[in-house]
Amino acid sequence: MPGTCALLGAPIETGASQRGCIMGPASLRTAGLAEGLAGLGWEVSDRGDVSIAPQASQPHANPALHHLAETSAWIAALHAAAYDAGAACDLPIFMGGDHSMAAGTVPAMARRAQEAGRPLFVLWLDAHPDLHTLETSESGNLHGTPVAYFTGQPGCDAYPTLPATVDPANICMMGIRSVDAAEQVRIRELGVEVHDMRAIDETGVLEPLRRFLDRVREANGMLHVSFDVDFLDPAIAPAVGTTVPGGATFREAHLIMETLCDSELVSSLDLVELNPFLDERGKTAKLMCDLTASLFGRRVMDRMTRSAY
Ligand code: 6HN
Ligand code: MN
Ligand code: MN
Ligand code: MN
Repeated sequence: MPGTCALLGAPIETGASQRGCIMGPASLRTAGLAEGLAGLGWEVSDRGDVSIAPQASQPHANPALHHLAETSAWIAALHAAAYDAGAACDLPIFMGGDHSMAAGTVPAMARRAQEAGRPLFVLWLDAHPDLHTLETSESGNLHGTPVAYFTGQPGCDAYPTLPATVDPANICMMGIRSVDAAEQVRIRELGVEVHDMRAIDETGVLEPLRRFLDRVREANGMLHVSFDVDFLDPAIAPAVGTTVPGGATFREAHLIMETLCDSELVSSLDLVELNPFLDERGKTAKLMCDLTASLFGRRVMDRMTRSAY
């Protein structure tokens, strides 16, 4: 399975409620992300960090919005850099940075999929659905908006024009446990597949994940995984500004990554919302690197047979 992997840093924090995600890419590098993957046989290249020029502020009808101009500029810059990183390797990793960066990376992967004549599927691992438009966001924190944007919802016009959207039917969300009223309505309207923490308590992660992966395979789809640190339980992953109790356990998260590895379907990965300012001696950064290693083939034991995925 090992192939080529490009790392791209997205030190954006203008979408988050508190500062610190700007240090996310550096923390993942310090925790040994590249070295871990190289040790598994991957050829890893680090493309460095994306940056933006200073921006003049941009007014909006929703006065709650924070840092709209900078976040928009980040989305445009990340879209271009993610598209290039995707062309340069088998499996790019976009190191955040707050989750508004997915408004750049996911549309870039959707454009690559479109050019390949394949659909893009998105596995969204998060406590939150991030389905606000710029009009419905109450907090004004733009990391709550990428999914509404990349599925082409009206109310995101202040962001860059989208060359390709993601079909809401191709999105699977897991770990959800904090949903705002406007997001609840949008989930129902769009028919997004959501496995909230109660569903995971009831069925485990494997059954819904395998069903989703079957769909990706049958459609010959590309698969982007967007991994928000707050998907994990705060007890094991404290370094995030939007912790919600009752998140995924260590083994649930590893099992997802191991199963994704076996599927050989993943074509790109976001690691987002890591806030090293809130970390405990690098614990969360190291966990994110270990989980990524599971996705890239690390195994405790050689298996006589591979699982169905
Ligand atoms: N994230 N729904 C809340 C808001 O402020 O709009 C939380 C957003 C969290 C964003 O998970 O990346
Ligand atoms: Mn702010
Ligand atoms: Mn998120
Ligand atoms: Mn979240």
